Amino acid sequence: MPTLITVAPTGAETTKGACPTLPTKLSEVVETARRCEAAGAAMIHLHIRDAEHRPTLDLGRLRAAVAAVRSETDLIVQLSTGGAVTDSFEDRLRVLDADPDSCSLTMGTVNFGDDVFANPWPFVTELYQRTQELRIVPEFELFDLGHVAALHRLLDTYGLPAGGKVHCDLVMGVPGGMPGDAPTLVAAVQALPDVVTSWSATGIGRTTLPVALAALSCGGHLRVGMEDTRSFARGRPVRHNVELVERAAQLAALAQRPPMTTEGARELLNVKPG
Ligand code: KMH
Ligand code: ZN
Repeated sequence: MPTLITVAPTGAETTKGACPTLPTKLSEVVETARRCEAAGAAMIHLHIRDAEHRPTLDLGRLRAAVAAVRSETDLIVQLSTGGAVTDSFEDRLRVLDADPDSCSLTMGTVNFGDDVFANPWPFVTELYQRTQELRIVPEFELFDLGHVAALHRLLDTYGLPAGGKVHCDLVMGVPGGMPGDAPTLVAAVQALPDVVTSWSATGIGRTTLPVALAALSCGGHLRVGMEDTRSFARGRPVRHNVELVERAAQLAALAQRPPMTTEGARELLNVKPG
């Protein structure tokens, strides 16, 4: 099975001041998308920024980003509905109106460093039902083992997502969530519902490599990017997201599971060309 590589290039929590190489302008996002696709990425997880580089869920900007990435690449465009820890539920629900191919959907609340990433059950269920109505393919974000239990409950109660495939992403190593190590990854994967058709994993900060290696050895896919880590190695900052995608592609090739094409990824997730 080839490896789906998702790039999460920007995120919402790192400032441009703290990380000047973070792609925050639309032109930088598109340049990043093109280079990462060429390096082996098949999906992009997008957060966008305003003219001052601050995170925003402005619908016009979201639509422009979806259109620009679609016109320049064949990447599956996944918009974040997590936004920033400060975003309202209303704004996060409205993200779906930008008509992405896919969206992230976090399965519960989690402490997020000194902040709280709030995802109460009524919000999760409303967001999920909207994805079903609008035929947008969700990626279930699992920050903790409790989120796996919530995924069982969601699917048992509301049925399968748009397209019928169930794709999850284990987000590991967030201070407040599950640790980014192999035993925890194995425990989470073993607890996934039987209807899950694919899963990826990403390790925050220094857990990036252990999580990627564990995911590959367990048959999972990879998410990488500057949303999740700004350090390529000890004392060596990431210069461009493409470095992380290239490294993921090398690891995947070593594991005899080379990067999946965008066509293959669309089949895996049952996402139609945008
Ligand atoms: N910015 C984090 C609080 C997602 O994109 O869905 C949430 C996040 C998850 O990044
Ligand atoms: Zn995100």
